[in-house]
Amino acid sequence: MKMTLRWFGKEVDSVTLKQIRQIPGVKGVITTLYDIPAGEAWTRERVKDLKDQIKEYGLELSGIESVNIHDAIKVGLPERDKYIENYIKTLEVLGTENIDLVCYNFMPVFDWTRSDLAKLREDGSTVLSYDQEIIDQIDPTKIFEQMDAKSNGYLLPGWEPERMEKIKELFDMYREIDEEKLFENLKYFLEAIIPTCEKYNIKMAIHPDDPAWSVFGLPRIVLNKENLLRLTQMVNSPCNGITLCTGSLGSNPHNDIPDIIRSLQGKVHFAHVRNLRHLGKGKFDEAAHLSSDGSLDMFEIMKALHDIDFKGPARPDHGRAIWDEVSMPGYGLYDRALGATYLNGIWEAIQKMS
Ligand code: DNO
Repeated sequence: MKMTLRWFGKEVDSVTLKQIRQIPGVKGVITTLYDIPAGEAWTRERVKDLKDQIKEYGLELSGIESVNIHDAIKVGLPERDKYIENYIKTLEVLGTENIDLVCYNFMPVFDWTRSDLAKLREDGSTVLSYDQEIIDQIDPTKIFEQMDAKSNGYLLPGWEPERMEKIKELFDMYREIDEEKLFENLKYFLEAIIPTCEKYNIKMAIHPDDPAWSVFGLPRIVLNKENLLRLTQMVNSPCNGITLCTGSLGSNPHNDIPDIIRSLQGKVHFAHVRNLRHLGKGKFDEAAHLSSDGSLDMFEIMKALHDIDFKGPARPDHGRAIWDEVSMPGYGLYDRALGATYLNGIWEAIQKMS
C-alpha cells in the first residue's frame, strides 16, 4: 500500500502540497485537471505541468481521480464514440507520462450525494451526512443549489455548475436507461478503452456509487459485491478494476467490505478508506477514521487489503471539519491527516505482526 492524499490543484484546494508533504508517510497525491469538462481530451502539456508542480514538493502524482465520463457514453448515444475517442486520447497522454491509475465513476447525473454537508456532531466538528427521508423531499433539479449553499464557496467534485444548469436535460437523457442498459454501456466503454490501458499499463478503477443505492429514481450499478464481480469479469483484463471506497460501499450495512476486498483480489487498484456511522435505514453520518467512531472496522478493512497483497495507492477519504478549518466539505487537511496517520499505524502493526 502507498499512502496518498487527494489534492484538487493549486487554484482550487485550500490544502497546499507543502502541507501534504509534511504528513508522515504520505508519498503522493491523487489529483485531476479540474477545469477540463468531461468528454474533452487532455493535453500532454497540462499533464506534464501538473506532474512537475507535484514533483517540486517531493511528492509523486500517484493517480488521477477522476477522468470523468461524458453522459453520452453512460446513456449510449450515437455520439458516444467521439467522446470515447477523446477518452482514449487522454489515456494515451497519461500513459506517455507514466501515470498508471485512473479512477472514474459511472453514476447517472449526480456523482456522490449528501443531504447535509455540515452536520454538527457532539464533539463540535461537522460532517457530511445522508438521510433518505430528507432527500425524498428534495426536488432533484434543485439539489445543486442546496449543496452549493453549504460548500464553503468551493466547487464540489462531481457537482460542476455547468452540468447542473442542464439538470432537467440530463434527467430526460436517462429516462429510458435501466440497470441492464447501464451495464451494457459500461461494457461498450470498457471494451473500447481497455486495449489502450493494456498498452500503457493503466489501471482503470471504477468508483462505487455513493450512496450505494438508487437515488432520485436513477439507475445505479456499482453497488455491491455481485455487481463489482460482474463488471470486472465482463471485460476481463487486469486493467479493469475498482476503487475500493469503504464509505460508498459501507453506506449499505449489508455490504461486507473485508469480504468484498478478498473476493476482488487482483482487481482492487485504489483504496479510499474512511468511516461512517449507520443511523438507520438510508441514514448515515460520516465519521472520524477511528473504528470506534463509526460503524466500520478499519482494522479488518486494512487487514483484508494486506491479505490480498494490495500494493496500490490508498488515501484517507472525507474527514470531519475540525479545529476551525474552512475547506471543501470533507477535504480539509487536519482530519484527513489524522486519518492517514491512523491508517498507516494500522498497516505498520499488521506488517510487523504477520
Ligand atoms: C467524493 C468522491 C467522488 C469520486 C468520484 C470518482 O468525494 O469520492 O467524487 O471522486 O465518484 O469518479
